[in-house]
Amino acid sequence: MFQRAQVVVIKKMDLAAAVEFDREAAPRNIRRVASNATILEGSAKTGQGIEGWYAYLVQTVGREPSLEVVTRGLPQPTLRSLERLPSAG
Ligand SMILES: Nc1nc2c(ncn2[C@@H]2O[C@H](COP(=O)(O)OP(=O)(O)OP(=O)(O)O)[C@@H](O)[C@H]2O)c(=O)[nH]1
Ligand SMILES: [Mg+2]
Repeated sequence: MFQRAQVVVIKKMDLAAAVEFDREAAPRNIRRVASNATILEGSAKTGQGIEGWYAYLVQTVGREPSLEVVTRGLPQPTLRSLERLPSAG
């Protein structure tokens, strides 16, 4: 399953420093297992990386996912970063 992954999303990046997440080693280790996977980082809490994840979904699914579904229950910083997307209006 992991070998065939097309995308790996590293989540909760707002906690990276606190848990001493190794930003150099992580992608290297992921590449060992899934050499061609797209690697994305982000945080649902701060909204970091949400645009990239959204763009990946649009590109991969081939159409825009429903924003109503995508944004349901998201915290305010995340919603604010989504407001900057052209399709969010
Ligand atoms: N700090 C932080 N907490 C998060 C983030 N995303 C989800 N959480 C918290 O993680 C807990 C689990 O929430 P889920 O919605 O299941 O999120 P998830 O990404 O599936 O996380 P896990 O289930 O823990 O793997 C909740 O307490 C969320 O508030 C994030 O980006 N940063
Ligand atoms: Mg969960």
